[in-house]
Amino acid sequence: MTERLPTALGLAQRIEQHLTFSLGKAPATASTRDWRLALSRAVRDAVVVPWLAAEQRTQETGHKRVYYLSMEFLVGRLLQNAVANLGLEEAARAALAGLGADYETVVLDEPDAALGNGGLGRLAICFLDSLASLAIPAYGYGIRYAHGLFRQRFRGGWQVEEPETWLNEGYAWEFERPDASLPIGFGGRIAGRVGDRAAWAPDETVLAAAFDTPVPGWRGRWANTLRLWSARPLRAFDLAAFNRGDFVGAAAPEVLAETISRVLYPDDSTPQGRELRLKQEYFFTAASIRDILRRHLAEHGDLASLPDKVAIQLNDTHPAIAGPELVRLLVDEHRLAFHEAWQTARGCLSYTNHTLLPEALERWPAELLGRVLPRHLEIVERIDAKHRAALAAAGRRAAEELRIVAPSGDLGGEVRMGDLAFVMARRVNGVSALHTALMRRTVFRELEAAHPGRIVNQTNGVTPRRWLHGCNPPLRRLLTEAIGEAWVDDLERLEELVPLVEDAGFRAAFAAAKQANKERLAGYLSARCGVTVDPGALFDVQIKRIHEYKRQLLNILETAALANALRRDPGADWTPRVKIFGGKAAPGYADAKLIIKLINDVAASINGDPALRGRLQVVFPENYNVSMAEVMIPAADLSEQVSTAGMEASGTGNMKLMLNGALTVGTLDGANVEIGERVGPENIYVFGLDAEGAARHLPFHDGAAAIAATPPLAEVVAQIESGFFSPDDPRRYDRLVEKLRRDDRYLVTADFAAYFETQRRIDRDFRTADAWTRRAALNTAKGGWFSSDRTIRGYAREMWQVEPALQTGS
Ligand code: GLG
Repeated sequence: MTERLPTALGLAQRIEQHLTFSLGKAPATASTRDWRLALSRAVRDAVVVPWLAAEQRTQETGHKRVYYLSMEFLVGRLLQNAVANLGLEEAARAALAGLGADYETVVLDEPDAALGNGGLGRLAICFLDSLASLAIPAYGYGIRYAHGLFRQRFRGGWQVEEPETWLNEGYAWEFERPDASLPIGFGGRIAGRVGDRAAWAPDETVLAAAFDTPVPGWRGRWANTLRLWSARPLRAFDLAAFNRGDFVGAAAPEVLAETISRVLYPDDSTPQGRELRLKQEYFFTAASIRDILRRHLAEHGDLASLPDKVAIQLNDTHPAIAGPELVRLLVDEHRLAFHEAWQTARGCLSYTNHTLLPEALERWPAELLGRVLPRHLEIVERIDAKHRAALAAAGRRAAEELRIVAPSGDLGGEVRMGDLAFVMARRVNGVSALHTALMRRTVFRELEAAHPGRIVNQTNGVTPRRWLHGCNPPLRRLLTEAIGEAWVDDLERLEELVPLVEDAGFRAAFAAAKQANKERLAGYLSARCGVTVDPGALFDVQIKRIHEYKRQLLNILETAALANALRRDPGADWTPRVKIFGGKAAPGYADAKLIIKLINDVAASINGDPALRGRLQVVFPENYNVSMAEVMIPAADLSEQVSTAGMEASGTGNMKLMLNGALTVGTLDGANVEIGERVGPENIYVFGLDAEGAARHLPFHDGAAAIAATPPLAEVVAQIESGFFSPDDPRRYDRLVEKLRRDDRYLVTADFAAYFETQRRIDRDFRTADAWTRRAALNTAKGGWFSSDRTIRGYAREMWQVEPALQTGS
């Protein structure tokens, strides 16, 4: 199946051709951006060949297809990843050098496509990489946000949000598909009924325009498609209004339609924001479901085979309207009976739950859903009634908890999207063993009892192509020298490193690779934020969304307490540390934004104190994103995974950091538990309450007693209250302190003492450099299980019943 890939010479010719004919530039006047676009086009040409071949083969063999529906795809940069997956790195380097351009510079010029928030969106991209690498025919479906996630700036230490402009900087990868556009309706009424069937007459319609990005797998054996939908007006603009001189009014239809795909996660603290978000969800889901049906009918000609040929994965509840939409199309347009339509839809759908936090479980007011999607609300109510009737008939109690449409609230009820997704799915999965167990025991307890076995576990994974091979060249070279390159295809072969860890020479080489990565990060931080860090210090890294349950607050309080200890005993032999933070807070999440400000205030106080120089430093670069993670992760010594136990569904950053040889300091939460099981208790720092212990403290925890009983914490809290970190506004953090004292629902105060003590143990251990390296190397060696290839094999076997289209090695 592998087609011939271009040589350096062939690639150089392609690059020049694209520079001339696609970009209209001569080598002498080409900018870095021009070279980047020319190289991207040349690489895309190389991807197109296996891409079209894979599509043709899937059609010819009638192979089952997987469809991954996700509101988010946190793509990051594509060029380097595509070059590596196609094995073109040397060729690209040589080709550009021959043309007078530098490969590294060109690759770093690419803007991140930030079409996601965090773990859920990045997981989707790791899965696409694994699906293509395993040659499983698949489409990713999502939204082509014109602006993606906001760009984060710090102004006076506060987060401010600016629009992201990734599309303006030249995106070379996509193909627009005008022939695949689909009209998507909203609102309106039911215009007529015949039996089960209804005719929905929407009063607003936009066009979903398809843009395809090829996703090449490792070694270019196979490529899949990421199809993103962009919203367009049905008619470009209102000519009559324009002719009247109302130019703004004339553009209104265009503006309204395009609003749907303008930004990721509009702030939904306003009613308009909530309605827009519902429309976004329906927009991409409806377009994807129709596209799937259209393709299936073209390939197979009948609907009965749908469950055998189509597996649709709902990445969280955002696309949960897929169930009712599929039923609607099957009943209203394809004339299936309601029950048959429901069974057919259920045969195709599976749902991944990513969180148990009540505030993150989607619920839509029935009033809103009925206004935007009147036919869908009817269908949901009918599914709800039939589901409970079926349970009652089977002798199970149709409990109140089993209602999808809950009759609560003044507005006459709300639709629980998690329950809807559950009822419509053949399989429902959790993303770590602990999270799955908690799903069964808590949020889905009644549904699990009614449908035993529907919930399965698929612990998350990360693609080793980007998160080890791509981001960590020094370690990649060492691993390949030591055990050959097969680890990239089969990450569990990293186990072969276990005996080498006892070899002093190997350990020295491992330490040298880490040191090189730390120096690279130091250079990056100096160029980007103008700070100088000591690559000899312990690099202590917490990079993730800013959220109270992730407890950046615990980390910064500990940092401030450490600073106090250092000031008190300057003569002691302290282990130098650089605390590195990275992450964005949701624009409407005031307390998370206050935590960002606190980190920046504490950073200013520590970094400005000569007594702490060379010992403790806090660095928080703005606008953390995928490409920043690629520099930070290989350089980390310590991975902070300190969420309140029971609250982080899995985590995936924890896996990336482990693979790159960082030791974890963490709670027994999410996938940390499985990391600990694999690496062994001596090679991870576990502290604090476990999920059961945390549950015993909640829902309300009074932190005042714990603060009083923990002198280093009490001191920091007193400093915060006295304005020590915020002399310009001593009351700034009153709200945070008040919450810690009276309603510490994230148990920061309860875990502080254990965390502080564990960090001091880490200080001591890090000084025995060789023993530390041995444990770091063991983390890499034992990290293989966390490959997303393993996760996708699990989904394929247990949820999708799909086989690879190519055998390994073919
Ligand atoms: C969620 C969870 C994470 C999880 C990720 C991917 O909070 O714990 O690792 O999905 O399953 N919203 C998220 O990022």
